[in-house]
Amino acid sequence: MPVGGLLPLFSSPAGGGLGGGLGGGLGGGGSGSRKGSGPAAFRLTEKFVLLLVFSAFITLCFGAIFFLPDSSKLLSGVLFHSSPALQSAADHKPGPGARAEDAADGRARRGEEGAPGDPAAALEDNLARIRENHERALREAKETLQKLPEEIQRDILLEKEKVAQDQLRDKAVFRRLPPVDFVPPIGAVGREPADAAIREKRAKIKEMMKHAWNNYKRYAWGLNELKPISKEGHSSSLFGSIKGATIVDALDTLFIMEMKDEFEEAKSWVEENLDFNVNAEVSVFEVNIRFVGGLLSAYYLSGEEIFRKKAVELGVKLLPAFHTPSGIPWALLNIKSGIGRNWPWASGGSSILAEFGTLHLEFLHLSHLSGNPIFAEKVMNIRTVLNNLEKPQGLYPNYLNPSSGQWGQYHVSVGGLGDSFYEYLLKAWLMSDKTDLEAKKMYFDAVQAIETHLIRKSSTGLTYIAEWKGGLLEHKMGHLTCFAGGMFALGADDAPAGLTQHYLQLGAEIARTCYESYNRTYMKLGPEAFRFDGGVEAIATRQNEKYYILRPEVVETYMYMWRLTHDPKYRKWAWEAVEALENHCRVNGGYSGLRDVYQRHESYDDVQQSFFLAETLKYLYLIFSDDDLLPLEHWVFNTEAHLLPILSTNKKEVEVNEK
Ligand code: DMJ
Repeated sequence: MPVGGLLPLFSSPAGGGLGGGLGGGLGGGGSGSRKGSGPAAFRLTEKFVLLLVFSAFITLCFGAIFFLPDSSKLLSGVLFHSSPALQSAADHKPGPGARAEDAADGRARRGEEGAPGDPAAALEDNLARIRENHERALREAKETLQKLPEEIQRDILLEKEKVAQDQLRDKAVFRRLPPVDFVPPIGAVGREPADAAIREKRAKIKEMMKHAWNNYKRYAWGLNELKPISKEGHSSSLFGSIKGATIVDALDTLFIMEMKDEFEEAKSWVEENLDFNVNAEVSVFEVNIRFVGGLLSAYYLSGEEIFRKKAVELGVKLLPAFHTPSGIPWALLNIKSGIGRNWPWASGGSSILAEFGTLHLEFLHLSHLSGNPIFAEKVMNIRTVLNNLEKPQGLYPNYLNPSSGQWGQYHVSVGGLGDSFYEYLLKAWLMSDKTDLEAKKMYFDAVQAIETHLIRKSSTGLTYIAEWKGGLLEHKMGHLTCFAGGMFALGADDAPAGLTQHYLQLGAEIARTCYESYNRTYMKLGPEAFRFDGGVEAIATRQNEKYYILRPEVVETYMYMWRLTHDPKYRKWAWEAVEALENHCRVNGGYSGLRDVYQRHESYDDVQQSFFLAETLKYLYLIFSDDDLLPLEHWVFNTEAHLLPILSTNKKEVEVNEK
């Protein structure tokens, strides 16, 4: 794995590896001004030498580790004359991290159909391969070491230039957007609920939105988020120096709550201040779901051209993220230089499933609104790469290396790192007006594998979704995973024959478990993760999993369950969440997350997350609204609860004509 992670630093055609890997440390602050200057050039060379030596060393270790098990078995076979025929079949099974060709190679080396091969020859074969790897690594290191600092600098500049040229080409395409017919939104504003008690609850949630918005406006206007205790702005590195995350995330909530003045002031801010021409390294996923999603949603609700223009402009800025050998995008992108890289902590330089798998809906709409297929092509290629890969037990690992196009570690999760990939498969099917049969198949195949390998019941009957680590289960469920209850229920109607009730039931069971995770705390708000081992059920046992950051996933599931079943318990549970938010998260300066939901006294994290306005309050408001507000037959919610209309086809007309 480390080889895959390091060698691309020196060979990525997109330059993302080299520039991205070093850009932060070397290029940041104007690498141009350092060009040719003695000390800067020396530092550059020194860093390269260190990286090269390190990479050669890792390559050697990798070679040794990779072949050791086979070698040692063969060695013991030679020394102790044991017959391979006496070894158990399990000894020959490739580990979960082994690739298909490794297994095949292993079989070949052992001889066909398990017949004993020549152990001495196989050992020699292995040693030769280790030698060969070693020599190749040394050769590569030597070649690079022989380069002068100026040559290395020139390589960097060439890579940068290539990315810049690609960007220019992309920009040229969008100098003028084609006119589109704005389709008036269906159910963008609903009726007042007939029941006075429900009306009152809905009004209360609107008042919460006002409190969150007014404080953001007062203390952090134009910045990304609010610190409600310190009463100042909060910026997260996820958006680099792009500003206004709360404004863009809140736009559609303001619209559907009919907060017209606030919507207008948000729109003016976007017109005058939302600027993507900044030198910023951003998270492609976060910027896509919050900014692109928020702008698209605001456009589809209001028809204001500025939102379409800004969404497409930002979409263009994100395109260089796809300049990787496989077309699987980088996680991080400098939207000025177009240089990308992956999170340093991600397995073997991998991109993350939940990140590159959560671009599909927005990118299809970008193509729709720009008249240019490039966005759709990029995300359809992601799907092609995924479809060409073997899936371990039908599951999708969380890590995929964009250079090799192969899986990284075999970790599978329906929570963090995996979650919204599954959500987007289902929603791609729904958003296509149920024409994208490939998405439907991928979704139901994945869900079936998840049910078999990850979903379990506790001893008292709580259904939960565990995490899978190379075949071993960790009996823990994240707050993030709680969205899955709503997803299972939303997909139930289109489930394979006879399974509709089953998936509705599964959705209800997950909703119940997540409710319990809230109800078993002092604050009646759920922890970040809860466990089903060591004698506990739906309770966080580790201090670093006891926090609540105003997340929406549990009320999101209540919203879908309410819409699809009208079981009153979902409104009851949602109201309990409202009360808990008011009792424990509301402060003078807005709403704050909590460090420990099991404590009697609040310890605030001092952040009002932008998704509290985009998602948590929107889902709560919808639970206490009639179903004619944003009907599910016409809209899908992106993973940040932004609204995207179903791209209707003339499929139905075709069906009618065919009859
Ligand atoms: C949101 O930004 C999105 O819902 C995302 O998919 C995951 N988590 C946060 C909120 O918890």
